[in-house]
Amino acid sequence: MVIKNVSLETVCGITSVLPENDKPEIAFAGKSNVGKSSLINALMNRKSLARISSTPGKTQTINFYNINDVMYLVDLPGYGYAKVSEKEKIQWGKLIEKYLHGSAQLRAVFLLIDIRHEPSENDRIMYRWILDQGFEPIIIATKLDKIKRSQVQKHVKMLKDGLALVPGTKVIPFSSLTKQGRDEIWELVETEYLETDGEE
Ligand SMILES: Nc1nc2c(ncn2[C@@H]2O[C@H](COP(=O)(O)OP(=O)(O)O)[C@@H](O)[C@H]2O)c(=O)[nH]1
Ligand SMILES: [Mg+2]
Repeated sequence: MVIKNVSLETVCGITSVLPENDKPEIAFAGKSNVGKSSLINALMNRKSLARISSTPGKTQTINFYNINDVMYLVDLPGYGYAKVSEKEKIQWGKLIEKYLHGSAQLRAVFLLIDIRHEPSENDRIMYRWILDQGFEPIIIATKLDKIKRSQVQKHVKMLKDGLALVPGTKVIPFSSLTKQGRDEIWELVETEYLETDGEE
């Protein structure tokens, strides 16, 4: 994707009405601090449009980034932050469910998992949830630059086993520092989830 213009178009909180977009949406889910905002910035070629937060768990909003007026990248609120209250967890769940259930334009959900660590129970729940809502999860193994190249296959296997991936679920290692994996993600989005008219 050649990025011509991007903008944060809609911020949706727990009480907001979801936007009725008429363009495809690709969403990004994962634990807070896993690198969602960094990935979205990398995909948009922007340094900090999607805020990279130092206080994970604070943003209980769904952010819609308009890409070239042809599609949206959707930043979902993160989970698994210890200091979040029970009430906030319930609100988080309702917001995510409202979106996964209610969006007419959602085409795919990418689930981000830190390549260094065993997936958590929350990661497994999120993976199943995406599947159960009828979407194809694609796993992005983030922070690839933090492990040695020789360890990548071992860690990818750890993610596959830990999440009990169903056949067909792709795993794409990615680093927002080196941008490794960026082109592969755009390639997948463009070939699988956008009806391109041959313009790009
Ligand atoms: N080394 C490294 N750090 C990363 C990478 N992606 C994100 N980070 C760092 O991880 C922290 C959380 O990133 P952020 O994008 O805000 O995560 P989010 O909470 O999922 O949106 C920040 O300090 C980022 O700089 C990566 O690929 N490599
Ligand atoms: Mg973020």
